[in-house]
Amino acid sequence: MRVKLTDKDALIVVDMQNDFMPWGALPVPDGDKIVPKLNAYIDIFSSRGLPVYFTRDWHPPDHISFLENGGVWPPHCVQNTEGAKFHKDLRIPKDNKFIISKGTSRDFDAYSGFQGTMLDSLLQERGIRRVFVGGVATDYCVKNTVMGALNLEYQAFLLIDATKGVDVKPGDTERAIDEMLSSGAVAIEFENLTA
Ligand code: VGL
Ligand code: ZN
Repeated sequence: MRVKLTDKDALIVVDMQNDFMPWGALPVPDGDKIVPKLNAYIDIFSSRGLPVYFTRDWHPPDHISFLENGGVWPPHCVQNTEGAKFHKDLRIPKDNKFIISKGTSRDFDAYSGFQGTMLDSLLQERGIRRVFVGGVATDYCVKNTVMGALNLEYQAFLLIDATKGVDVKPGDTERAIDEMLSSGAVAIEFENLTA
């Protein structure tokens, strides 16, 4: 399959933060291994002048999703901590307007980059119709971002070579991929992109 990039395309890099890396508080196995591939996607989109959005989990210290507050996750991605910073090798443009923070209020969690953020309006402003989504975790924030995009009637491509899941239950990542694809997302790898 060949996919030709157009000016209606955007890249969304989901939650490539220290706490989701193998050394972090909520580790995604091999989460760091996809950085070079994501950088390749970032380069190709940037070189064509196409926008690249970076979502980040950006929780207050007393966030509802944390175990101590009745949630299911160890504390992670607390605002302004080392764990909430992006992987140091990820090629983030200096311009902050492409960073999308989510899960920022104490009483709400957000797995989707569209939930409680400006992402949809930013994409609409630029006339984006197709989104290419990679990052972590395949079975949580990537899945919910892809499903959110489909619900908002974007075409969604899952970057199958640039996403990793947590697999809290074995098979979660595979099931998440099946769910995205059966909902209309298309799985691609870097080699599928053409000039
Ligand atoms: C995520 C669990 C909790 C994710 C965020 O980025 O997939 N997972 N918060
Ligand atoms: Zn979170």
